[in-house]
Parts: sequence; C-alpha cells; structure tokens
Amino acid sequence: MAINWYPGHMAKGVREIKESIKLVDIIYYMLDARAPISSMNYDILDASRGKKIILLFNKVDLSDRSELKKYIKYYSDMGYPCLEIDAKNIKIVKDIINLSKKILLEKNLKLESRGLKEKEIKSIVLGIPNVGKSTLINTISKKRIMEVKNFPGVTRNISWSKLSEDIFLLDTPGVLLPKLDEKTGLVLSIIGSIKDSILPEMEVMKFALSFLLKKYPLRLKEKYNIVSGDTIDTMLEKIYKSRNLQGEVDYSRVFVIFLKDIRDYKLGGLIFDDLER
Ligand SMILES: Nc1nc2c(ncn2[C@@H]2O[C@H](COP(=O)(O)OP(=O)(O)O)[C@@H](O)[C@H]2O)c(=O)[nH]1
Ligand SMILES: [Mg+2]
Repeated sequence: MAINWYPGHMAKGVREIKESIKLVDIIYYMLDARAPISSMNYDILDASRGKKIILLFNKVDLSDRSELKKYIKYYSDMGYPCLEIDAKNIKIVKDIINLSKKILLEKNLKLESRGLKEKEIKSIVLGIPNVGKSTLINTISKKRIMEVKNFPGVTRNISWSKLSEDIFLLDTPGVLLPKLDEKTGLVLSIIGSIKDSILPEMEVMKFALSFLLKKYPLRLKEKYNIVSGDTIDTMLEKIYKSRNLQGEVDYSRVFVIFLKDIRDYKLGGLIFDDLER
C-alpha cells in the first residue's frame, strides 16, 4: 500500500534540515507527548551527533502525565535531557533557557579547557508536522525582543531571535517526517499530525477503539458507555448517539465526533504509543 502521507513540499526538506543542523549547537527536538515514540525520527538523532539535543515533550496538557514519566525515563536513560512543556504557556520559556544553560555549562567548560570559549550559542526547533514548533517560536518571540542576528559563514537568508543573553534561535523550525509504518501512521493520524483524509476513517476509528479499550477502557465506558463485548458497529453507534443524533449511523460524522473528543481532551489525557512494541 503506497500512501502519500505528507504533501511533497514537506518531504523535500531533509537535506535542508541537515544543513540547518550544521549551523547550530543546540537542537530542541519536539515530541508530541501523546505519541512520544511515533513522533520521534531516530535518523535525525543520528544526523545530530555532536550537538546538544533537548527533547521537548509538547502538549502535555493533552497527555497521560503519569504514563509519560515512563517515556521520559526511556529517553533520559538514552542520555537525552527532557522537558515537559505546553508550548502555548509563556512560563516554559524560562525552563527551556535554564535547562539549555545547564547543558551548555558542561559544554563550555570543555571548550574553555581548550581555550575556545564560545560566546553565542545557536539553536533550532525540530519536529514532525503539527507538533507545536511554530507555537513555541511564537511564545518565545512574545517574551523576548526579536533581534535579527547575522552569523559569519551563514549565507542563507535566515533570521534568529534571541532566546537568552547568549542563545539564539533559528526562526524557521525544521519539519521532520516521522518514520512511517502502518501503526505509526495510525497513531499520528489520531493526534492530527497526518491529515484526516490520508488514511481510511474506518481504519483510524477501529485502531483508536481497540487501543483505548485495551489501555483506557474506563474512559470509553464513562464517555460513551462502550464496553469490551461490543461489536465495532455498536461502538460507533454509541459514539453517534452520544450526540443525541437519531436514525442511521453516519460514519463520517462519527469520525469527526470521536476524533474531536480525543483531541479536545474529552477522554482525558492519553498516550497512543506502547513502550513495549
Ligand atoms: N493543547 C495544546 N495544543 C498545542 C500545544 N502546542 C501547540 N498546540 C496546537 O497544535 C497545533 C499545531 O501547532 P503548530 O505550532 O502550528 O505546529 P507545527 O506544525 O509544529 O508548527 C495548533 O493548533 C496549536 O495551537 C500545546 O502545548 N497544547
Ligand atoms: Mg509550523
């Protein structure tokens, strides 16, 4: 099955991202806290060796916070500093700066010992579509006075804004494509990283229902009175009826209702990955 997951202009960016990575010292790699594995692209981690990488788990307000701890531990054990954020909240800017400084301190000490202390640190935000990169950059620029800066050797027409006294952030984030297999595609569809029209609605709903039944059965029971013995048709009908809609079930409307409920926190904080898989 050949699926065109993302529009062509997104797929073109990989070479450009690798060029951007060369320019920076710190990478803020943004993950979706509802899909901490599916939103990761391990190839880019490989391409980023020698840089300081900070993992930003965004949309924690929609995530299953207690389960998220396991993923934080998983990545921390791999050596990545992690931060849970809500990119819309201006308070997180300070946390990002503080963690960056802490990490740079280690780096600067090493550089200093070689007599090469760096003054200006450059950084970039990377992540898959819709993870919240632009939101974070907007939040940062609301807090900081924008200061366009030119760096020697950087010929492309790009601008940087000042994140802290010595950290500059590239204004254009790097859009990464996730490593897509069928299951990752389904997970990323549920969280809205992949457009709703790409995968068949029924497949997405079936996957979401079986996943939620396995991991969050009480949420389905409370919200729609769905129980594990129900057939798929019964489950979809219950979701339809939860909006007091009458008559024959319109599956496209069920899709819209169900996915909106999931994305609007109507089923509470969720994580659609399994660490064990
Ligand atoms: N609930 C919630 N929504 C967020 C958060 N960060 C971003 N969003 C929303 O996610 C959507 C995609 O964000 P955007 O910044 O455009 O993603 P980008 O494609 O990575 O640049 C927008 O509707 C944002 O309002 C967050 O921390 N929590
Ligand atoms: Mg964007």
